[in-house]
Amino acid sequence: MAEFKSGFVAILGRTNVGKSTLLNLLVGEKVAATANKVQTTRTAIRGIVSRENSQIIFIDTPGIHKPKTKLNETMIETSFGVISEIDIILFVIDATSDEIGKGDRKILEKIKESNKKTILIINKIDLVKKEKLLHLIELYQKEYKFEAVIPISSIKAKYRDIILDEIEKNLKPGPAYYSKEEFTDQTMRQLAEETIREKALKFLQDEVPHGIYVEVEKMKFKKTQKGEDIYDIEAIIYCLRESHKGIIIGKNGSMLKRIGQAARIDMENNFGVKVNLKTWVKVKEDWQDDTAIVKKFKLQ
Ligand SMILES: Nc1nc2c(ncn2[C@@H]2O[C@H](COP(=O)(O)OP(=O)(O)OP(=O)(O)O)[C@@H](O)[C@H]2O)c(=O)[nH]1
Ligand SMILES: [Mg+2]
Repeated sequence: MAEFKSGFVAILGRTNVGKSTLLNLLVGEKVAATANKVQTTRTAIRGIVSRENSQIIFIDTPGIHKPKTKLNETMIETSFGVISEIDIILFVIDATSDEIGKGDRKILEKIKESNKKTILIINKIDLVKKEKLLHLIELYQKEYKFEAVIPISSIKAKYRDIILDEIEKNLKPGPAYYSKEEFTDQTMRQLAEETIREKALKFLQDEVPHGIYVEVEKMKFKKTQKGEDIYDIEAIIYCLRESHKGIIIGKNGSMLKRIGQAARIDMENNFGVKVNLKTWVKVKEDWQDDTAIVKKFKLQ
């Protein structure tokens, strides 16, 4: 029998390139929030893939961007801080780029510094022509000796095994760190908070969703009158200003209802149990520069 292999793999890249979408594809479960907005992921999130002869622990990271708040700075520290702890880097870039931009350049420099085994993932190839792709591959191959360059689309399932096989090839012998059934290090509470935030990101515009953080106050199982299990979840959506609060609640509470409903449906699918979700909106000005709150997003 082949020797069992295992290892830690960081998913690094600029914001919005599709890292969390890729993590969810690889794990085969909804582990991380994804949105067509920048700075969706705020901290390192683990996703675990157990295969017949290997176990791969992925660490999704906040996308690299220009920091404006303490939260932003902490997010970037987290992303680069992960590098020292891992065996392999998946460097995700956007296929629609024409050149190596500032953010990608910064990541490349960190990769070079670390000298770690790196697989270049060119994501969103569904959006570009082949010729453009070849140009991008050429540009990057001049910069680093990547173990492999894999053009993919994270929204298509067929790329999953190609990436996992390539990673497995590069792993060293090692034990299974997690039991086979585990697919994330996040608690139900964290998954619930991320699901609600994801829906807020999806439905809200401009700067409002970026100023949000969600805290679950209560999570409790109870029985319905019919004897069915139901999860009672109460959460607070914090935002930066009174005006944002109005937008999040919406006319007659319509926006909050929309966010809550979408979050509930997702949670019911992911948790496999009925959910009764109650949400409130509160203002907490400048929390993004509040050290005590931002600590929550620090690399543990
Ligand atoms: N067309 C296309 N869209 C994609 C693909 N992969 C991801 N997306 C979309 O790109 C957007 C950003 O995806 P995320 O996975 O949240 O990106 P991220 O890199 O994790 O972003 P941050 O957490 O902000 O760093 C979402 O709207 C995804 O649906 C792809 O292969 N093709
Ligand atoms: Mg993300």
